[in-house]
Amino acid sequence: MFHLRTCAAKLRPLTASQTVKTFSQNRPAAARTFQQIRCYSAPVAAEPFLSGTSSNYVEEMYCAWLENPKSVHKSWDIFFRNTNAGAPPGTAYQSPLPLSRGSLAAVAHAQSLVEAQPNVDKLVEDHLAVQSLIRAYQIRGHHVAQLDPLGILDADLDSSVPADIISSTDKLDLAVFKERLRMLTVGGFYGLDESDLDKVFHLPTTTFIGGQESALPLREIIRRLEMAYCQHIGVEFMFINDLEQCQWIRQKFETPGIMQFTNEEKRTLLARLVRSTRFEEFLQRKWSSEKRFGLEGCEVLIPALKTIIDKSSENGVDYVIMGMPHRGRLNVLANVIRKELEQIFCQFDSKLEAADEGGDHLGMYHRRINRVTDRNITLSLVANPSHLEAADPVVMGKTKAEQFYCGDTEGKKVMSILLHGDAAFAGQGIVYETFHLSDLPSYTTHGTVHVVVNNQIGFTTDPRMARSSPYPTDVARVVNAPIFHVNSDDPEAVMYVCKVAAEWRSTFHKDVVVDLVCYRRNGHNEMDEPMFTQPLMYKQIRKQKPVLQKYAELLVSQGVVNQPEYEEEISKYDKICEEAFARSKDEKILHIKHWLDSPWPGFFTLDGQPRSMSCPSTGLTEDILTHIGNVASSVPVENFTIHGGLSRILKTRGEMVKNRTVDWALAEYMAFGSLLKEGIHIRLSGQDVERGTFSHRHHVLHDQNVDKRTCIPMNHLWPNQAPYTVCNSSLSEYGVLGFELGFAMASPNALVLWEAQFGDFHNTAQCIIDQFICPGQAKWVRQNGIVLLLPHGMEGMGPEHSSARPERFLQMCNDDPDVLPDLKEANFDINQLYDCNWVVVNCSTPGNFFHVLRRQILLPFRKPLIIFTPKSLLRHPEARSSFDEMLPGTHFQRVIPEDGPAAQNPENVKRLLFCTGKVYYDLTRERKARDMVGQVAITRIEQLSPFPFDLLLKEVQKYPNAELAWCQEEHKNQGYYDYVKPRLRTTISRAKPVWYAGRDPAAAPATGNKKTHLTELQRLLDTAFDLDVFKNFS
Ligand SMILES: Cc1ncc(C[n+]2csc(CCOP(=O)(O)OP(=O)(O)O)c2C)c(N)n1
Ligand SMILES: [Mg+2]
Repeated sequence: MFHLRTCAAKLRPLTASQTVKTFSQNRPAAARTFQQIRCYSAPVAAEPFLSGTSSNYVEEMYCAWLENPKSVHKSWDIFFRNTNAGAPPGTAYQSPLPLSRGSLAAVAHAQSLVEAQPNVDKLVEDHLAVQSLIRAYQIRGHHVAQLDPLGILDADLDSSVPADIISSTDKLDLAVFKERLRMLTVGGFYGLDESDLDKVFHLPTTTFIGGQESALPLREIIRRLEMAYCQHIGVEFMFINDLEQCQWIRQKFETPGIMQFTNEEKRTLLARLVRSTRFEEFLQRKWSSEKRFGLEGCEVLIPALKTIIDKSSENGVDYVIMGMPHRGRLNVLANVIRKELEQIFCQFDSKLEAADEGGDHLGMYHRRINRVTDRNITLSLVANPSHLEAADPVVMGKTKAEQFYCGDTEGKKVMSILLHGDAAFAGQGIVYETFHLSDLPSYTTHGTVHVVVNNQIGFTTDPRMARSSPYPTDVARVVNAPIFHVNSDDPEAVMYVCKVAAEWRSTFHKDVVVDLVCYRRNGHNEMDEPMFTQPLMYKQIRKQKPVLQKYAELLVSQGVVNQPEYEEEISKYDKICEEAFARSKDEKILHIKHWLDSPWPGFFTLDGQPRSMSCPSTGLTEDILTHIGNVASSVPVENFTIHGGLSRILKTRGEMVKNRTVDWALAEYMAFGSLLKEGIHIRLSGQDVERGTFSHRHHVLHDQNVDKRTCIPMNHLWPNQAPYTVCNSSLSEYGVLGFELGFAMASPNALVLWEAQFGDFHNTAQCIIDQFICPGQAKWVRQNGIVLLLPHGMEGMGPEHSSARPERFLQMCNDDPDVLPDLKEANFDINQLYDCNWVVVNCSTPGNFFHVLRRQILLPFRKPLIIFTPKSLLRHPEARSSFDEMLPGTHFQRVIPEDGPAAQNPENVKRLLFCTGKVYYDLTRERKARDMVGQVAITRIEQLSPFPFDLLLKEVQKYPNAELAWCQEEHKNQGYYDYVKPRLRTTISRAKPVWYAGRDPAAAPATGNKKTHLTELQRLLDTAFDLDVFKNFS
């Protein structure tokens, strides 16, 4: 009953003649519908016939009756009147009699004549049966559609045919067909029998098989349902919980004769298939021993993508961003993106010298006229690592950014297409994480079209061993995306579903999946022997006629083209390839820069160099600091009630501003607010970032009295400021970090930050860090300025939340620990930044945090920035900075030298301690307690990488009598020690030892016991300040 009630609440009254269009226009008020259904739903619970699938029929009847009582059979009219009049369960149904409408007396009369109307019972039951049958095809027709071009596998991994539908294949064998029909009839699901096949049945409003007809004979109903659902297209959509969307799909696939193509369209399709097929053949002829992960067996992918793009262009899209794996990548580059063929061919020439580093799985960006729509279109293929599906969120993020920058708030101009392999789509969790971003306000790209190259194999693994779901596409069901399975050997069916997919996206702005069920003609790559592992499948594949040949024969037989025309098309394209091949021989240098997926026009010089090699001061005037501080401590809108606790926080902020100081949160505010003034868009994303995990940020204020009323003071700073986006993300690191990386790709003039809830959680996004962020520029010649904020620090909270694993980031830095760079080089610090693969910092003061955020944008190039951010320091009374440290002329300090008494008399200093981050405050406290301020100097390394050799050398030289020690709170095999020690030794030409004061090596990042934590801390402080402790080792 619950099912009935919820479904009924979603159903809206319709009349049979209403089309989808009128349906969507004529929605009655929801409140009215709900009211009526509630009074109906309770008493019908106990009606014996209201079970399972029949309830759907009853719902429809009820809706029709609500609309117009005359539109249903009288028996239903009586039934619904009785129910609404409160008839007890079991008594509402009465066999019908002619009676005067609305009369309770007539109902009573009818009741007494039940026995006299046996045929009406049968009529109702038969209609119920037909309704259920129609619904069965809609729900399960795809299970019996002929999807596999090889005819040997079942796309849903299940060879059985559902007991409640008849498939076309059954009909191939008359005996089987009769038996199936018998099963369905005699004692079967619906109680129909063969004699019913010629009876005419009224069609419900939830089918379009009738076309203009509102009733059809059962035989024709079944035939049309088979045509719609059991041929080469399997439509999976009935899980979608929106009636309008279901109706839209039903109309697209059920309407008789809807799948029509003009001869012109057929010829275009053939020409595209020629290109796709002959391209692979050309590569095979020229480079038979190269791995190219060819598309053979799914050549239809090229016309499929082109159809999606044509249709989308027709609907207003002018920028398509694509992501794809290995299979058919070259073909897509050549025939969809239209990369010059010679540029592709010279990739195979191993003798070519590379102009730039990098060059694997490159991306591409191309603007051209779409020949079908005559509209400008830009196509971009995002570079991808070999990690399957990792590019999905990156593509989404880039798409979101492009939409954002061109004001495309509904995704009407910019869209994304993602390609997948069947094994990867089912197996990789990032697919699920990406789907979950698809409908979130700050992450939606308003619908992605997913295309699965479902060759029914993953390398050597059979689908039955590779997934537990029926289809590789089931993951898409979580977001109610319709899934169109299609037999790839039927190119017209493929084109049709692609058209529908593109229309779906432009109508509903939601994700949609096209599942190209195909095969892989060769091994995983052209060097692999598939017969080792899939002998029978490959015997069948060897017999399989290529789709181009099949389709050409079809079109010749239909007279759409003739044989010479077809051959002419082939030789035309072969000639194009040959000529490009000849030109590719003239290419002397391989320009990886030609393969950029996101050019940043204007940011670099024409030959791709930074416009300067300096960085201006990152300081700000007092006025600006004060203004931002005042907004940060106020509520800039009227009649807005904030929480009392927050009022206190804002008040404290206000006091800090008066005292010309900042804490961490205010420093961040100042950095963001000032960049917004300079036209830099800022996007901060991650779990709970709006408030901040540690409740320090509060960038979004919530009205305590009005639901969902919020205010973002950061957007009220300046009249023409850039927008500030701060968004709590889904609970995903891999997906969200990938997304933000993609967002940061689109423009150099944005500060895009991703914050981990605790730094250690970044490891579930490791793939994005290892494959994109760390080596991105080296692999793809493309810079990215993403910022990672990773809360880090040993606070006695146990092993789980203490370490953001600095050792891992530092180990992946590309600078050489054993080579001292030329410290006299002009702009040494900037050159170092330019050469590095990423920047790693751990700031000990809010002021320095402010500077490093601003420097990220004021630098003339972009590098990823990893910041280990504090937890307890957010509220530490000493972790404050004065405005003086942030005024014009001030900079980010890569090293903060000792500036206390030790620095006044450096020759008296016995030990120079180097450290980074929060441990500095423990060290200064201990030094003071031990009264050693003159004997021990403490120098903070704020920028760990690139290593500040120049500044540290000065520090060491300043204290000639001091022994050197590195102090960290992290365990010895973790933290910074392994990175810092060899570099410090190189700095001083190995003239002195560099000692270690810190915890012993350990497997876990921290102890789970608070007392042990404190004991360990005291031990490391004892070592740091015991001036004799290293004597025995020298
Ligand atoms: C994350 C990841 N794991 C493993 C691999 C190794 N690998 C490369 S291709 C492949 C099979 C992919 O099968 P499928 O997704 O069906 O694509 P197809 O090659 O069939 O087009 C595997 C396992 C990889 N590239 N990425
Ligand atoms: Mg596959």
